[in-house]
Amino acid sequence: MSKDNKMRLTLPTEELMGPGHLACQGCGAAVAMRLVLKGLGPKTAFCFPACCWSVIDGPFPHSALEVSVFHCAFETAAASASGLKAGLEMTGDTETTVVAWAGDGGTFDIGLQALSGAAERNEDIIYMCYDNEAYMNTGIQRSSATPYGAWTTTTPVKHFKNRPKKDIDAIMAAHRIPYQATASIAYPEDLVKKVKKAKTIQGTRFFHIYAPCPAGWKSRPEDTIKLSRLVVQTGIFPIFEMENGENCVLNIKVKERKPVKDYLRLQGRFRHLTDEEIQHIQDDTDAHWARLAKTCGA
Ligand SMILES: Cc1ncc(C[n+]2csc(CCOP(=O)(O)OP(=O)(O)O)c2C)c(N)n1
Ligand code: SF4
Ligand SMILES: [Mg+2]
Repeated sequence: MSKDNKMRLTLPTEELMGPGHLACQGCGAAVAMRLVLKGLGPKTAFCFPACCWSVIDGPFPHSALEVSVFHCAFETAAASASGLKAGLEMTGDTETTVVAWAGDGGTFDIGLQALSGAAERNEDIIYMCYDNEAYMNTGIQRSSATPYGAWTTTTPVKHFKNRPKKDIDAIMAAHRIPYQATASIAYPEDLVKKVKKAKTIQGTRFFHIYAPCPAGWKSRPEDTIKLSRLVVQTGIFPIFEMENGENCVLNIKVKERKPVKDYLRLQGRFRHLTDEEIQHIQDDTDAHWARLAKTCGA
């Protein structure tokens, strides 16, 4: 075998997440955590607000994670992480990376005020939002991260969500924080590399991680990685990083974008959409991509 044909393991082999967790089959948020920990390492302390991950980790005194976890109130992830970081520093611990790990409901909606405050103060924390596009833990209610067209239990088929997804990345860019990035579990090397990079930066760092949810999206568990790849290849969820709200770099280049239909048809939550409604999503994605191409040189 020539040297170039050899398979090389590019991800750290260390596992800080055990197999005995409580996530559903094919849970994107579980895969996201496993990968993120490979970048963060053992000197990490999490703040989990109410979300699927408060359950996935396991009931006290059990935990699927080999790092510290502080379970906090739903709206307080960023404030709790800020306090935890300050407290650790007072004990002389300047090495532990403090991470707020929250769902989209806890980030785009209910925890937005605390997140904005922490970002404006430039607290020395990493804030990670795993985005499964609804309030899943309480039974699939719509959030402001739910995309146009989606069925949820509060946006039934006859009244599907008719507003676009909130642009949380633009909101965070407006805070001009030292570092922010989007990521998908279909591109693990990119995710782990960016987590490692973020660890070396001081101040508020923000990650927006796409996390398919088979239970809420009515998708097949075995399609989770396929969906995580398609969402990038269609241009619906571009993968980029930014510093100080500018210098946008597109990390995953997409030469020819796939039609959004390929992505939508794998999910029961979009099954009711007409051709016109799918075209609306395509047009919206094209417009978003064109805007991004200007700022990030797509
Ligand atoms: C103040 C408050 N309101 C509501 C709840 C109920 N609650 C717990 S988890 C959750 C859903 C969280 O959604 P998200 O942040 O998207 O995380 P996911 O469950 O999707 O992982 C809700 C509404 C709560 N625990 N506290
Ligand atoms: S409901 Fe969705 S996000 Fe929650 S554990 Fe199951 S697959 Fe994961
Ligand atoms: Mg959610």
